[in-house]
Amino acid sequence: MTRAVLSLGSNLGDRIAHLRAVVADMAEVLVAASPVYETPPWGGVEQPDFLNAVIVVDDPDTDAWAWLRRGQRLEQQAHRVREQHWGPRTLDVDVVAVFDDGRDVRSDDPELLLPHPGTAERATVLVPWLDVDPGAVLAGRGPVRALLAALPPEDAASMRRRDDLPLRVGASP
Ligand code: PH2
Ligand code: MG
Ligand code: MG
Repeated sequence: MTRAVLSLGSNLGDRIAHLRAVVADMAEVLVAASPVYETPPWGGVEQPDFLNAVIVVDDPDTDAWAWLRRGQRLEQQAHRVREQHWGPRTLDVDVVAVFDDGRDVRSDDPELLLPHPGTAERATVLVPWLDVDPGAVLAGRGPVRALLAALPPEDAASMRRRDDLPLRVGASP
């Protein structure tokens, strides 16, 4: 089986609709969906706040490359235009980590770096990942809980949980 941790982000257009479109597309392989957080942009580009969330998906027939392609197809369906590095986007689907029969999948292909680079420094990924998997471990870096504790406290404190915007409509966040 391959299990993937996907980070979702949107800061253009109908942000929650873009995130929910991913969950709808992945419904049959969805294991868990985190709460949605409203997060100030990191990366130095002045832009609107993001909505961020993490989902866990599992499908024996989908390997790391196929998860990447599936995410890219959803980005295209959200009319994502690749313009500015770290700039605003309708939908970003990042493959954070992939596990094959419980083993970490690593990749140093520049198109598919696994685990996803920068994860250890991003509260916008670590906080919702912990929500869905309190025992999560980032390959080569250690427990997600410890990585989050090592970040400046304001990183997590600046994130606002949006329980009014569940990823799965009709489900509790
Ligand atoms: N993604 C970026 C750039 N900056 N900031 C937040 N808060 N959340 C993101 O998902 C994000 C970002 C590029 O992928
Ligand atoms: Mg991306
Ligand atoms: Mg990203």
